[in-house]
Amino acid sequence: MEYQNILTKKESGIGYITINRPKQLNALNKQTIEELHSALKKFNNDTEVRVIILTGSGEKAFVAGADIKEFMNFNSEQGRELAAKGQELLFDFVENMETPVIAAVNGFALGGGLELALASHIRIASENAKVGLPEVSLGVIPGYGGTQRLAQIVGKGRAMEMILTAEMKDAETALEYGIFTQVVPLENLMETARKTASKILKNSPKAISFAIQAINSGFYTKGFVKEIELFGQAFSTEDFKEGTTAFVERRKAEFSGK
Ligand code: DAK
Repeated sequence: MEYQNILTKKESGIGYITINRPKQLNALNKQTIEELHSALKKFNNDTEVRVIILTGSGEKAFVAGADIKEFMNFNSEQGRELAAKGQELLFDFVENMETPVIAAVNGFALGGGLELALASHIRIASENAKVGLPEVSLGVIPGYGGTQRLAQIVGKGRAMEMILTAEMKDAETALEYGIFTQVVPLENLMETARKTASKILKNSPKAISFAIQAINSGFYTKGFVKEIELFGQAFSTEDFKEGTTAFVERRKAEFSGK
């Protein structure tokens, strides 16, 4: 598969994937999700690749969310279907890979972007990183596992606060919350991710894949299915139309609650 929206390379046991739509702050459209699935699958099956580092291009964003301009015209059925498909192709796929994925978060990680980082096995960030799940400000809910994985990582109270206020947290707060395990200056981000990768490279690939499965097995919940169902319902509301239209028109949304 020829990639248009991502860059890949392989070096010293590490597979690098860079999401490369800097003009759209690396927002995830359908094609990017498919390309990421293909590249991740390829690295997962490549015995020479023992760790993957995932990052965004440019100095501003890891991923600023799902591509709002693409999903704003979806109806409820398409919303539910695409949420389920997206989870299968990317978010659940990453979480359950045998090869560990380090998200090197180099700026905004919002909505689907934070959900992608949360599905990764390790998150390291630059000092300019900002994280949030702003979906309710668009009239929708996180639909790629965010309601479940954020709560698993930061606890229910902090997840409720972050999701219901739709506000962003800076890198330092995200470090305190346990979303990131390290925060470093932007110029040191990739080197820091490589150092963590090199520690993993010393260990047994088979044992690592068993460890990932064992850790994940304690976190499967029915909540993921409920999230997809409610996400689909949100697509048929007037609030969803208003929230996404307001974003595109660069104005404040006026929600009716319908
Ligand atoms: N989608 C599309 N374009 C985006 C984008 C996004 N998420 N984020 C930014 N851009 C575009 C902007 O529209 C702008 O494009 P032009 O106007 O230049 O053409 C360009 O990137 C630069 O953005 P700004 O001009 O806004 O840059 P600022 O520095 O002023 O602001 C920002 C940066 C990150 C604070 C701001 O761009 C922003 O608030 N972005 C949106 C954040 C957000 O709400 N993300 C979406 C969260 S909801 C689905 C499943 C899951 C989801 C959806 C569907 N299905 C299964 C259907 C998940 C939804 C989400 O992720």
